[in-house]
Amino acid sequence: MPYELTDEQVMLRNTVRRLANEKIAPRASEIDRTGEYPYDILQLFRENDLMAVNFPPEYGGQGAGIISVCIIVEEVARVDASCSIIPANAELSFGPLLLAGTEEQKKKYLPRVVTGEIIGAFCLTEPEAGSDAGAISTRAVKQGNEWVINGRKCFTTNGGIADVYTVFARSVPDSKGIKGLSVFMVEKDTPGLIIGKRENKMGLRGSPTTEEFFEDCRVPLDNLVGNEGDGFRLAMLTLDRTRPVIGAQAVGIAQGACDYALQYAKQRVQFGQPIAKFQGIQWKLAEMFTLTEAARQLVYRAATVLDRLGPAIDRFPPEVSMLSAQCKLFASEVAMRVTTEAVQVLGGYGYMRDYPVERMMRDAKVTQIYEGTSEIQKIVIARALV
Ligand code: COS
Repeated sequence: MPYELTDEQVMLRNTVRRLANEKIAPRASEIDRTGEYPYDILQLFRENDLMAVNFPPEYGGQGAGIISVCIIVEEVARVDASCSIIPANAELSFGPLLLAGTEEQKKKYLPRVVTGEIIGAFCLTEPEAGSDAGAISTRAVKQGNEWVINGRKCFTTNGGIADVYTVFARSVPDSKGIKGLSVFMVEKDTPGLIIGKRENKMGLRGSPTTEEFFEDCRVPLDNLVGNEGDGFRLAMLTLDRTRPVIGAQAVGIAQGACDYALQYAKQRVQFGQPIAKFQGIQWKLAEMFTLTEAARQLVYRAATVLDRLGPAIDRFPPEVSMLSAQCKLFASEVAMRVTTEAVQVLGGYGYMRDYPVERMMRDAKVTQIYEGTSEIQKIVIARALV
């Protein structure tokens, strides 16, 4: 199934590209240096209705497809990967709610996510449950008309700034592994939700990542999303839908590095001519642009297939989960390789913080890790194959 952008999608891309160039690019280096959350850029996304473009129209969204989320995220990541998390996150954090929430739950949260009034955080990972997401030990126990949550989460994107936390916890007593996990919505001021340390990361420094402690954290019974025991499936289904968005982020980072390396190579003179005239540099650039375009094709193809199927599904066919994993695997590997090459094209200048390519290289690394490492993507792909 090929993909081709519609006129509307091209317009969206052009609009976001302009905003990214004019408003976000000039802030990128400072955001990376200070690590401060860019509330001004959050406001920019709010004002331009870019926070959750794929949410259904009945909740205020545009139902514009995962492909539109990919377009936005790619264009922003081209100039600043940290900021691209802002429009990327709604599909992940509110994914389980979109897939399995009651009408009442959806009405309560989704319209405010669309306007950007609230933002979310997806709390799956724990110190002992990363790639092995089924090993979650955070517990939720039913007491009267409440769930009481105890445990610890880590590496949570948007931790400390989110208004709502989507928490995976073991609610079925004596259950082990993937069975017995459930999803709960926990609002930020709920007593017993304690935000832990903010991580000091290699890249994506403008996007906060924290740990959370749940100490007798009580939420109403109504805050359970979907059925008890459905948590693992909802996590997997959500990740199937969001991995192309991370792929798009990786493509954006790679494209940003390609563009910068190209314009640098045209200007940088060594041995009496611009280095772009040397075949050694030309071959690097040719490979960088080709890999990036190949990654883009895979990402937008996966998004197109997912959009055709929509969210109202129990489980995607294995070949669709595979495609989602393939695009994330390939795009993130490409982002790492291309950004590393961009640093090489710039030579000593590439290694300096005064130039953006070293930031791009640091930012690219996490795309091989979060929402499932490259090795996990290979497991998903191999299982679909055999
Ligand atoms: N969609 C819906 N349900 C799924 C699913 C999917 N894509 N994949 C698995 N499931 C459900 C099914 O119920 C499945 O049972 P059946 O195969 O009998 O139907 C069940 O989960 C168990 O699946 P599996 O045996 O594949 O589970 P594993 O424990 O072996 O884990 C991996 C599979 C490794 C793929 C999974 O744990 C994973 O994706 N880990 C990475 C998590 C991650 O991305 N973490 C990053 C944090 S988010 S920032």
